[in-house]
Amino acid sequence: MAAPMNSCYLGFDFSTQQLKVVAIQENLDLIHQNNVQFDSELPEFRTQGGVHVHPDGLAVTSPVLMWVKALDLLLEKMKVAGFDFSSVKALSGSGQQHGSVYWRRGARQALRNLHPDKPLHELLQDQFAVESSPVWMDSSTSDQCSNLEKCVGGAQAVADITGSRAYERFSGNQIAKIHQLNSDAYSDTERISLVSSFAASLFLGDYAAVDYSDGSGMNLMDIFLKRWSPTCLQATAPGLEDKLGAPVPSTAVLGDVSSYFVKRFGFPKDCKVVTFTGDNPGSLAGMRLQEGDVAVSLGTSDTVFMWIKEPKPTVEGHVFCNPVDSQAYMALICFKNGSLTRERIRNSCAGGSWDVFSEGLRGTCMGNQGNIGMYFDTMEITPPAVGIYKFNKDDQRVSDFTEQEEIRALVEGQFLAKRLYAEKLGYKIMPGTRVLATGGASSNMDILQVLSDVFNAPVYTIDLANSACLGCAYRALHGLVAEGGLTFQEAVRNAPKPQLAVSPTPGALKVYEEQLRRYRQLEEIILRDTKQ
Ligand code: XUL
Repeated sequence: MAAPMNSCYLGFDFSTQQLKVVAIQENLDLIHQNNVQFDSELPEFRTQGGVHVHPDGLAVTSPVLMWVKALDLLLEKMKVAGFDFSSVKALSGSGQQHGSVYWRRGARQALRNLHPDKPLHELLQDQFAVESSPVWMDSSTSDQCSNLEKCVGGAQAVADITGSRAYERFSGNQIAKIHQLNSDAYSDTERISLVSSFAASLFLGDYAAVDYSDGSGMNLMDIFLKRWSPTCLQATAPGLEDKLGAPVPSTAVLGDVSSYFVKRFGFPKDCKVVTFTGDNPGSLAGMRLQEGDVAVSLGTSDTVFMWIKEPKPTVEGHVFCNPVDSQAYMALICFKNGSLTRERIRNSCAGGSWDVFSEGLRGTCMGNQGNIGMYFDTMEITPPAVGIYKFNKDDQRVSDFTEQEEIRALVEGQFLAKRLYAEKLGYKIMPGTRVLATGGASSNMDILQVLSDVFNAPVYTIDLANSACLGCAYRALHGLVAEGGLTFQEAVRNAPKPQLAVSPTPGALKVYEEQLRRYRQLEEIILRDTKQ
């Protein structure tokens, strides 16, 4: 039976700096969006950019209760805005990838008995064995990564099983560190969730399973067999399989929303909770990525991802299970120095104004007269390097650019790195290639023009700068019909199509092939020097 027109679907995104939600109707029209900014709206947690960077500069965590309180606040804001919770048929969501949450023994009981008179953060304040959750920006687990690669037979062997070599931010290595340095907390942990499955657990009123796609970012799951790898589990921590629960397909319906939400906000009793996933998989769904497209997401982290059928994991980049098609995969490359670095250069070279930043791009020409910059404010993930490197047209290291040159050097450098690593993963720009852009910076046409020129391909955007929550609202809708065999593409065929934003400037191909060649060589030199 067709659902009435006023039924709606919610998609949440628990990202690094904020919690967002969108609501779509049965016809996929967007009817509500809202958000909670962690730093400004929950100042009591004293985060900067949603995180705490520890004194060693390597460990990065977020208070798990902040995420819980953000959900309390978001739902209150929706209520005040007159949102009708009784029309929600299903909800799903995403979370920043790799972050891990440690539920204390007895937390399942607490989740099952949430009293509707109280906010969640009061009810759950004592239910976490680790209060500061490690997040994706963390790079403090080199020892654990070396150990995993040693136990499994090398970096490529870990990639062959889990889709990625051992990465410091990947949850398994974070879990190993907690087990080693905080063994009491580890023993006191009943269940370990990812940020995504933790958020789903709040709605479900019970522990929610990890989905295949986000589970691929842990260095623990066999992405081909879609179950935890015994070798990786054993190399990580004892008794881990029980603490993780079995992973499930990303389209699975987990159950009905907890009675807490029915009584407190008026959700229907049979409102379904569809498995939550990672923010990048959520974006893949929101952008309705097709084979051959390359997606570039410009957020706190910048990511590049592609839809792939026959994955061949390597020691660069990641392969994840695909969130909307269980037969397919997605390749992903993550760059840590994304929007925070763009904001820093905007502040230092453009007086804090995006308009002036854009003028800087328009006032300089393609190729930046041979100047090349690499801006790794914090330890980068791709490539593993830190520091600011500026080169003139003769490949000589220089200490200064003009303000306008600096702006262009940053943006070109960021996009050259994206093209370089996408090509290393086997991606080829062909006639018909589309670059799909999303994330905060995708609303800036001058930044997109540079993207289009560097990739020598047209850039498309979708209306909403934040595609992860939209993708999860689509996934909520698809989750209800997936078991009947309807594909994701069929379920969302009427969604707005990505719109052409900019096309490459004539002559871009030649300029950037040369810049790319130089960028690759200069990067190799930096990496060689870093290792010495
Ligand atoms: C992906 C990654 C980041 C986070 C940001 O591997 O680490 O993109 O998902 O939220």
